[in-house]
Amino acid sequence: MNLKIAVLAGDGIGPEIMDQALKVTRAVCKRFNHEATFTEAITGACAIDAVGDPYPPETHQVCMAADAVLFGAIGHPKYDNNPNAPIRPEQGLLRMRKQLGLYGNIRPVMTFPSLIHKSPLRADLVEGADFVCIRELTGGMYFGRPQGRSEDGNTAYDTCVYTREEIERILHLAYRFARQRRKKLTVVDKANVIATSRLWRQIAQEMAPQYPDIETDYLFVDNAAMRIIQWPRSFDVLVTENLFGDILTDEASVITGSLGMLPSASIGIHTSLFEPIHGSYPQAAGKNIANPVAMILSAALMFEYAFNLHEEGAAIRQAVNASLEAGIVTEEIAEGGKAYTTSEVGDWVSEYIDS
Ligand code: GGG
Repeated sequence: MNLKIAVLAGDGIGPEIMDQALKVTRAVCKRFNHEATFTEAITGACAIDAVGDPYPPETHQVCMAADAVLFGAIGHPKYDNNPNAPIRPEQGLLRMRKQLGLYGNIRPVMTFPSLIHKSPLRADLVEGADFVCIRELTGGMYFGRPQGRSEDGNTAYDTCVYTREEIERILHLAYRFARQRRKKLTVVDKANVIATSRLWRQIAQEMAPQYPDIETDYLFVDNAAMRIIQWPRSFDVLVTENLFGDILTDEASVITGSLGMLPSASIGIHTSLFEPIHGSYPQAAGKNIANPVAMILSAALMFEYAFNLHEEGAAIRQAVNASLEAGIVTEEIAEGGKAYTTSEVGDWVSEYIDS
């Protein structure tokens, strides 16, 4: 198979972790006899620096021409410390998602046996936790307008908008996922307070009878946040709106032992995109210390979801599992023990696949 992959490393640790995902992708292609063509493009703060636009039209063309997009991370502290910056790297991420029609962000939360003791939660609660959070990605407060400040600068406003079509689309996707798993769907909202959440819940209740084989339940987001760390094993598939999904999955990463462990797949209309859930971790940029596993596991999701190559995806996950069992971990997991560099982890995983 010939795989056309757009490569958007982005900012901060993006280029370092991307190098590891590309090594691993090449190793998989070698082992399973695929050809891969990688086309690089810029996005984020580096694109603002280069051309004044965090998602330039040339980058969009590269993404549209590819079968899949591998994306690293976006963000730079010079923007975080300047709330009035006229252009922000994150605008590139939002435009990329919107223009590529990536409405469904699939975030698998799974535990690796050798990292159970790294979770601050009780091992007996965490062991075997395996659920998927489906985050709606092109609606809600991230995109609702108006958004801004009053003229005197002392009042700020965001707008949360969801249409029936957007909610039905993501719920159908979530039901299809639940059908392939343990057949349980949890709809997460704040329907006791927020109008868009009430529409979510109404539509979910209308749709549930279309999926009689799936057990549907409903949780307010505050309650879901608590249960995710209290009883992570009670979940199978969660579906929620954009902002809630962003927050809940960072919280869920605690279960796995590190934010550097969680990959994601964004699927939708024009192409599909694969990125770690974490950001650009600027404090670690250029130091070769960041955990590349979430990026490497995102490449596994790319083989599965973009190319329907399940054995290839499983080979990556198996290699990551073996690396963790062998103690090949970066410093935030090593916690004073032997820590490996970003590139050593990538080398180990790709050599394991190729051996
Ligand atoms: N790899 C994901 C990334 O760069 N995240 C930075 C960020 O600001 N994300 C916000 C979001 O995912 O909506």
